[in-house]
Amino acid sequence: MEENKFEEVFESKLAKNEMVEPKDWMPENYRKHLIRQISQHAHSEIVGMLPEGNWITRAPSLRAKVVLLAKVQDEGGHGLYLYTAAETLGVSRDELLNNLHTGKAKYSSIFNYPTLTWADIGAVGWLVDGAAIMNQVMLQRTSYGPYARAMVRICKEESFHQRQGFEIMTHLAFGTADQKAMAQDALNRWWYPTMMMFGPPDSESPNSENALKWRIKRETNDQLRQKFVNQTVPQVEYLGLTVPDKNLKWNESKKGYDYSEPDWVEFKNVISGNGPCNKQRLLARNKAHKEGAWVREAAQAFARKRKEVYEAA
Ligand code: BYC
Repeated sequence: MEENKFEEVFESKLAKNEMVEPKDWMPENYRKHLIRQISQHAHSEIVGMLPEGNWITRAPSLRAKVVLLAKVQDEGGHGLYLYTAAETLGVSRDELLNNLHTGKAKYSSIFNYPTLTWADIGAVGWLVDGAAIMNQVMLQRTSYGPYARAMVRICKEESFHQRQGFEIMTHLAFGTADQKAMAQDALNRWWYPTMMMFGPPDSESPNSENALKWRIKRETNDQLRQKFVNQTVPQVEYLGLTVPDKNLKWNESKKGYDYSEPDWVEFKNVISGNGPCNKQRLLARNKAHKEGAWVREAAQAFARKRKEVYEAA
């Protein structure tokens, strides 16, 4: 088949809402766009383990510790599904990890903020995982099959994570005055960074045009941010807390809240490596990768032995 025939088949798949699969022909820029997004998503999952992992030893009860441990392990699993999905596009995991470790690839801006108190663990689960679900629900219908299927499972687990965070916030917000103040302080610090997770405003989002054309993204950064605000404000009210935004106001004509934009200068700084924890996160990832080399070697040796046994049988 000639190149333009292949392109016609690809376009008609998208038009019919069918999935593109690894062996299908795809435009080179579509492949590159997916590798960029899926790998950055995978990096976000494993870097996201760091701020939460920081609290496993200090969780206030055995139950809280077990639940947090399970959540952090889930994030590691999400990273694995996503790296595997990216590998189906013909890129190696070593190359992807190297891009993370050298600071060449991005990961979500949110994980460059510190988790200072136990309430931050509540705010991360509630707000950060809440924002992640808002974004990932649309990605269950993204046009690339392996990415869409990974998202289905990830979304189920993220729902549990969001409940875990909201439960912590509920205990604190309905607890003593000090606990409530701690919950409010966490909300104050995490609100705007969470809003940044959806990416820059649509007018400054260079990747959106292709992402929407190729049905990688189904909704824009601003549409998802608006949905997140609309969904989260009633939860803040239920907790008896206050959104740290004086301009927040219900707008009947758009059936949604008007809100203040996050500080986009701060966002640019954070994604260029100058956020509060960027250096710390990269150091921790590099250290873990180096110290985990023996585990990867052992897993490969085990796989080789199993293959030999299988082939000899
Ligand atoms: N942080 O043209 P745009 C989780 C970059 S993990 C950093 O709008 P796009 C969790 C963007 O990459 C959740 N960088 O881009 C884990 C681009 O730069 P490059 C992670 C950002 O791709 C553990 C430039 O800015 N979720 O939930 O159309 C524990 C211009 O942006 C950010 C995903 O990764 C950001 N926030 O839209 C708990 C979802 N925003 O690459 C929780 C998958 C933008 O051209 N990704 N940039 O150098 C997406 O849906 C999209 O990639 C985004 C950005 C909406 C994030």
